[in-house]
Amino acid sequence: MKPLLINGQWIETSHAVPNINPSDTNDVIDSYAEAGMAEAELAIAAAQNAFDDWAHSPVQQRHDVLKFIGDELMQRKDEIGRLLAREEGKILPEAIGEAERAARIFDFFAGEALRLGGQVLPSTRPGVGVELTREPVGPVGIITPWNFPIAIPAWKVAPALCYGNSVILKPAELVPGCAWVMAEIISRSGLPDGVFNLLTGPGRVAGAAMLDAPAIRALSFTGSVGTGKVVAEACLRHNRKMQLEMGGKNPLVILNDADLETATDAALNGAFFSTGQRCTASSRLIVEEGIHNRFVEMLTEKTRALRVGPALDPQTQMGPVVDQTQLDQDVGFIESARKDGANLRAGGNLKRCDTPGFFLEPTLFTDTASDMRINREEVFGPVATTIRASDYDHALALANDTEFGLTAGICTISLKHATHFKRHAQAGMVMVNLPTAGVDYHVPFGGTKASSYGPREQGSYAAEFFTTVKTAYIQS
Ligand code: UN1
Repeated sequence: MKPLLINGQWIETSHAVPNINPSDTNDVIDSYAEAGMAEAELAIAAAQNAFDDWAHSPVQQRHDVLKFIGDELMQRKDEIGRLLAREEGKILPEAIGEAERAARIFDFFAGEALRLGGQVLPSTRPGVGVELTREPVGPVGIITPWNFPIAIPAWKVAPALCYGNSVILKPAELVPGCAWVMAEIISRSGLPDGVFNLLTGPGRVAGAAMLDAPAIRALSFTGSVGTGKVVAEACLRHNRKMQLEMGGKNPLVILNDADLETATDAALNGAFFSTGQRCTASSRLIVEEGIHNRFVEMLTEKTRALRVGPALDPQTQMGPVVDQTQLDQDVGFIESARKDGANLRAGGNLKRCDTPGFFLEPTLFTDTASDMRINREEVFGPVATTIRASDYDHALALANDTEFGLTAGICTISLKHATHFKRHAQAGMVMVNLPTAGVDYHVPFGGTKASSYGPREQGSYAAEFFTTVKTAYIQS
């Protein structure tokens, strides 16, 4: 059993959760301790006790700790990538890329620790000065999803530590492996005991305990809309800062003048890479009339050619869905789209492979209407639709016809339309001639509308959430 990390101690529990490979359900990777109420309380107390010293720790120490973690993640990216592919199901190159991204995030925040500044302003009163400084928020609860088992824990934990907070990380029950490896590295990084704590197991116990604990002063969550609402209500009750990243139903607009190769590549990548299990996935392809048939033709061909299989097979281009529950959800959406009259152009079926796993064909529906369920709710799987648009204005209206607002993309060579889209797309991130998914680690990440709540993640904007501002008035 892989134990919990609480106050610098490795702690086993009476129950453990098996970590199962979605490419081969006979392959049990390991089992991970299931944190109960008692362990959650210990972790919260540890984070509380450790907070003050870490909040006042020298920035050189913070830099060195974060650098240590980033360096080791980078050295071990192939091994961690393999584990990631095995536990989550994305293909090995994507998984190694994600491990590398986690390393670079720690490296970035190692530098940020040395760059945290404040502001000095004149007061309106004579002889008085004003100073603005940023202070850590307190013990931070971090709840992460299964689709990025190491990148998302990294992009929340690294800034939390960088700005002097103590942390309790509760990774998704389905993918504890990479988070555990990261915790093990953190435990040898020189970080004082209790500043970082790891609770594995189901969210309904450890996650709920964090939500109910007044000591947790900030909570960063990425996951479903439903759970996000529960998190938000709990945070409000405790007057606690919150940062929520939830769903997406991201549009990729293809205008008549788009380069067909660029547009179909962007759609294929955005819709199906990582098995479509990204909140940034390009799930609604909004295509202008003049290019519609050629685009659908070429995308259908590319979609059918994608090789689905086990994540570690070098031939595989798209790995399995993460588990049976998610697969059932995906299949349910495919059925509902069929019933609503969408035209199935590619995929739609489970795929048989040599190993028992949750394989689903990349699925493309065309001629869908914006009000169909398949275009309203997030599937979180390899399912995309096309919607016809009569012109740019219609395409923009369709793109914004959603409760979500995470990313929005456009493929065009028109500077005029790209510029207009950049300003008028209701989304936190806009991509031109690129997939809606796949983001850099050093710039802000987040959305608008129902997708996100609270300050942006990543880059130096992360300071907004992981610090609180103090205003000091000084008479000299
Ligand atoms: C990406 O598209 O590179 O859960 C990142 C998600 C997002 C991260 C997407 N928070 O899919």
